[in-house]
Amino acid sequence: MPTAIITGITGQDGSYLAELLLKKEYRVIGVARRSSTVNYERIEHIVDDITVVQGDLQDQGSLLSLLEEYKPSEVYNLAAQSFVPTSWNQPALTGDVTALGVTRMLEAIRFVNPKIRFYQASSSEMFGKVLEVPQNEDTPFYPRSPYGVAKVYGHWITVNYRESFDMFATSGILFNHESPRRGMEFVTRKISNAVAGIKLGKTKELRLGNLEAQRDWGFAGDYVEAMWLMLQQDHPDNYVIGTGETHSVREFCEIAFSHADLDYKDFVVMDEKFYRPAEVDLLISDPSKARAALKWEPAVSFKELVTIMVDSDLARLKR
Ligand code: NAP
Ligand code: G4F
Repeated sequence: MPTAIITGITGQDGSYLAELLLKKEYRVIGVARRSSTVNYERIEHIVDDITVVQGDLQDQGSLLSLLEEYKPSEVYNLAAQSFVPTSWNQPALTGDVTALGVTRMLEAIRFVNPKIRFYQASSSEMFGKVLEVPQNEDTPFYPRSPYGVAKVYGHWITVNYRESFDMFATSGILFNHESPRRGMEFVTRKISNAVAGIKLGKTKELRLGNLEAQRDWGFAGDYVEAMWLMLQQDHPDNYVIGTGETHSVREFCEIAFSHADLDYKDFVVMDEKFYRPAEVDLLISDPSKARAALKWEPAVSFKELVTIMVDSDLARLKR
């Protein structure tokens, strides 16, 4: 039975990846940082099948102890301060967790067992003010937020440990992926939750920022499969994972509201508060390398994703 450590187990991707690895008969060790209240909402259905342990990307010793105790063959580093707007309010913390945290994990692997296979959760936010359309593994980076800058560091330190120490360190450059488990502050979930609230008469309006921003949105459940496939290859590498389609926030609103027989124009209010100091206007992936090398394809379409999220929030709010 292989053992995998997942940092960020309480997050959206951590929960889907844990489910996938359990199906593949891994022993799953999930790392959660200590907090005064337990936030296992996304993993409560599998918490008895995995081992949740305390650890923090800001604490080198905790990472070393974890690797020594559980002796994993794979480490998936999904933990991060992942919300872009917060990265302008807490830039130093974002750098410490999202950038330096990667080095701490790589150092722990190098000291304890450099044969451990390592996955780094890199991001399409690294492309930022895009220098090429669509974006692939060779597109230069131009990050637009402290979060994007931190992810560029995390990507390059992963490549550097691969080249310096011959470690199996792989970087998955994932475009936006969503689900009913997405955090409430991200735009897709904010929309699906508001649509459900409005439909059920609990909410009156939805305040949003830039409706013209375009993203390549896929389903998180599909993307964790790509993470696993990357660590099953013969060699470490960088892979872009996305759908190859782009849609605007406005389009997301149109489909989400119309799925509930509503017109978004009646409820969406533009609010300057949600505009960013620097915006990423357009993201669209070229995932051809992953399709060829990993034989990976997304299963859920954009429209299905939107309707799954709205239906899920409707069912939750009705309960
Ligand atoms: P998420 O839901 O925000 O989860 C982030 C996780 O990191 C949470 O479990 C959080 O714990 C944990 N964490 C934060 N700071 C930590 C620390 N100092 N030490 C240990 N754990 C810490 O993010 P996600 O959507 O699942 O994304 C997973 C990873 O992929 C992140 O690195 C993100 O930046 C990256 N990514 C995401 C996307 C996307 O579209 N979802 C795209 C590209 C890359 P708490 O629950 O305690 O906060
Ligand atoms: O949903 P978002 O907050 O996601 P964003 O900034 O693209 O970042 C997410 O995807 C990245 C991958 O590219 C991840 F690395 C990162 O961790 C995170 O998961 O915003 C999407 C777009 C932005 O252009 C934003 O300006 O939606 C626009 N938007 C418009 N109104 C809004 C809002 N975003 C949020 N969060 N809230 C709004 O009211």
